[in-house]
Amino acid sequence: MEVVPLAHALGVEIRGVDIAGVPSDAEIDEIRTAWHGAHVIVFRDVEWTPDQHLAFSKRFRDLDDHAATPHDRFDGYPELLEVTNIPKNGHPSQTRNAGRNWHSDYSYTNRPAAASMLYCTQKPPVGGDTMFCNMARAYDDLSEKMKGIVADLQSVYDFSLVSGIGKRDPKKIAELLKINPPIAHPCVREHDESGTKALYVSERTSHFEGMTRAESAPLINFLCAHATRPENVYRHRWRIGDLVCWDNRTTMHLALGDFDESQPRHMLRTTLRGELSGYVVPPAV
Ligand SMILES: O=C(O)CCC(=O)C(=O)O
Ligand SMILES: [Fe+2]
Repeated sequence: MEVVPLAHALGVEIRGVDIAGVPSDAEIDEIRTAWHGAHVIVFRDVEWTPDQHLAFSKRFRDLDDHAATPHDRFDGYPELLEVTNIPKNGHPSQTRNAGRNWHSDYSYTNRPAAASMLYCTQKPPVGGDTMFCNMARAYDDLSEKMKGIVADLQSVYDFSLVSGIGKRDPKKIAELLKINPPIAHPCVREHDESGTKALYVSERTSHFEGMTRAESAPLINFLCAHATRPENVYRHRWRIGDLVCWDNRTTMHLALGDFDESQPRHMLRTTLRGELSGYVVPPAV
C-alpha cells in the first residue's frame, strides 16, 4: 500500500489496495491509521456497485440509515445518500446544491457523523470541486487562552442554516426541521477512536448555548475563518471513480458550485454512524 500526501494540511491518496474486493483486516487497519493521520483519504479509479460501497464502508463502522434526511436516500438503499443535480421524476433534485457552506455532516442530529465516504459516478467537465479543512490543526493553532474559552462552549447547530434549503420543497423542509430541532454539542470534539481534539463549530452553528446570536457571531466567524484559511485546506478535483473519505470529527467540508449546472454531477455517500451526543435547545435569540 502506498500513501501519497495531497496537501500540507490534510489529505492523502491511498494506492495499491483493491477496495472493491475484500481487503484483509491488516489492510483495513493500515487504511484506518492513514485516515486518522491525514483526516481525508482518497482512492482513485474505483469501479464498484452500491453493495460493494456498503461492504467496504462497514469494515470501518456501523452505517447511518439517514433517518435525519430520509428524502435524500438512494432508491432501495437507506444507507446510501444520493447527492446529485440530476432531476428526479421531473422535479429538481433536492440535493442539487447540497453542502454549499462549511460544515461537518449530521452536526444537526444527535449522532453527528463519524465519517463519510463519497463516490463519484458522474461529474461536469470542469469544477464541482469539494474543499476540506483540518479542524484538529485549527484547534491546535489556537492560543492557550482561546483553547480555554472554546472548551467551555457548546455549539448549537440549526438545520435552517444548511445552505440552500430555501430552494427545497417547503413541505420537506418543514418535516426536516421537525426531525432535526436545534441541538448543542461541545465546541471541542474529542475523536472517539484516536482521542484527537478538534474544533467543532461551522457555518451551520447559530450560536453558543447561553449566549445570544449577536454575542456568538463574532467568535463563530473568527473560528470559521481561522479554520478555513487556504493553508489549512485541501481542494479535491473530482474524477469519475474517486472515493473520497473524510473524518467529520476532525474536518469540515464545502461543496463548490463552480460548475455548469446543466452538466450532470452524481455522487453516492455512506455515512459512518457517530456516537450519541448533544441535547436539544431552544432556537437562537
Ligand atoms: O457534493 C459534494 O461534493 C459534497 C456534498 C456534501 O456536503 C456531502 O455529501 O456531505
Ligand atoms: Fe456534507
